Amino acid sequence: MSEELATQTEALSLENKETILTTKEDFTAKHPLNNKWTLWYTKPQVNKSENWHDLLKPVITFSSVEEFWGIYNSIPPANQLPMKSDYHLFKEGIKPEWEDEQNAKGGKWQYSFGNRREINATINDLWLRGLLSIIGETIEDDEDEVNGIVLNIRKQVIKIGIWTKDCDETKLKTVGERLKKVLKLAEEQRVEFTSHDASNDKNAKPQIVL
Ligand code: MGP
Repeated sequence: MSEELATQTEALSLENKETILTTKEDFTAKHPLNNKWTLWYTKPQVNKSENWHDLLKPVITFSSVEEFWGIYNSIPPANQLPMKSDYHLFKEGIKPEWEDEQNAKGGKWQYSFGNRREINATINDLWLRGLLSIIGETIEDDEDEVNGIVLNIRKQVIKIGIWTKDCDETKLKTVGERLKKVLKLAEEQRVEFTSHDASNDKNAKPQIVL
């Protein structure tokens, strides 16, 4: 063993009072996120009298990396959610609804995974990658364009969408390009941006396709 390696090993020794392993505070410290985030859940409709707003409920708000993992490890993974349910993770204070004034002028970048059997095996990883890109804010630079991320579980498809504040094409392209990477999409797999204005119109065409 080299002298240098021997010194390093000694420093890690449990018998050494000065070892890094005795500073318990390092292990219990909370690492704050840049923003506070709220997880929302939309439960499947069981009777026709329940409207969109009745089905959507906030679950919990968190502000540190450690709280995120605690919550993530306690909730059902994406591939165990029931049909017609959604997860939404939005900045605190923004409701995951078109009507919220912070969403009203924006839209969503979305990808629809079509092969249900195939996607069931990979969706947990892809959704986690999406969540981390949102709370770590790596999905954009300093534009502050992104309000949240949504997962829709449907019979034929699973969709992941990033909701934005505006529809400014130059700012949005970065987000769309990064979403493709986060979701591990191939070049020919297209993400589509649609404004919330157009979301109610089933025939509306996406404004940007990447
Ligand atoms: P959806 O779940 O976003 O789309 O909206 P999807 O998956 O194409 O629809 P599905 O029919 O396959 O489930 C479905 C419906 O929920 C919309 O047509 C609206 O009636 C309602 N809805 C969805 N969102 C995101 C909103 C919203 O933000 N506000 C209101 N008022 N209704 C919404």
